[in-house]
Amino acid sequence: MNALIMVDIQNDFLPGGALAVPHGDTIISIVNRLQPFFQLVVATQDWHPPNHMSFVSQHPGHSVGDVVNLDGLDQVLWPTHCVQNSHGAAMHDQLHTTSIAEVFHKGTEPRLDSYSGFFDNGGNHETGMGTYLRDHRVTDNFIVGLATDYCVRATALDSIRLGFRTWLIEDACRGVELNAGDCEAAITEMKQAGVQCVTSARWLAPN
Ligand code: VGL
Ligand code: ZN
Repeated sequence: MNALIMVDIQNDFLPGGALAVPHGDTIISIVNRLQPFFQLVVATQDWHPPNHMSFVSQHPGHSVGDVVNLDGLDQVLWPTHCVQNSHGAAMHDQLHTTSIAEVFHKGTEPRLDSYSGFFDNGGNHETGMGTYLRDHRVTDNFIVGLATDYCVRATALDSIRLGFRTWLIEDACRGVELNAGDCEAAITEMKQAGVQCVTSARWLAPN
């Protein structure tokens, strides 16, 4: 059983959004056309309270991209993004959502961030996605979305850790690239962990 996991394809991560991923919008039509090829489609949504401690606004004197220590974990500081129920947190208008079987929220705890769609950054609390996929007899997770170097990376690595065969559909992902080379490093790390990289051409005819 194959699942398509759509990671954080939300307004705030798209051009014009608070934490825009460069060229993030170019993946949407690819993701829409991929959906019918999968037996199960799920999505994650970054879903922060307004005072989330990953927001630079909660750390006077700091700038976006600074790393602080938060309860023993390294935390990158971001602009305010994906606040629960805001327009920025909504899935992008053009993303087809009718085939989404379940949405998993993450980053809901004010002091704890969650890049992975499976666990928080401390690795202690599950979102329920792992159990859900296992209950639906999923063996293979195909991962698309934003951002390659943060939430896609963390979701793919946890997927491997949980024992799923894991695939990254490379041209259906884009990264933040806070530092040059971050995306390439993330892809190398995913491959080393056992993630298999493919492109949408495996399913789709060229445009
Ligand atoms: C993400 C930074 C902060 C992501 C979420 O979806 O990759 N990145 N929150
Ligand atoms: Zn976030």
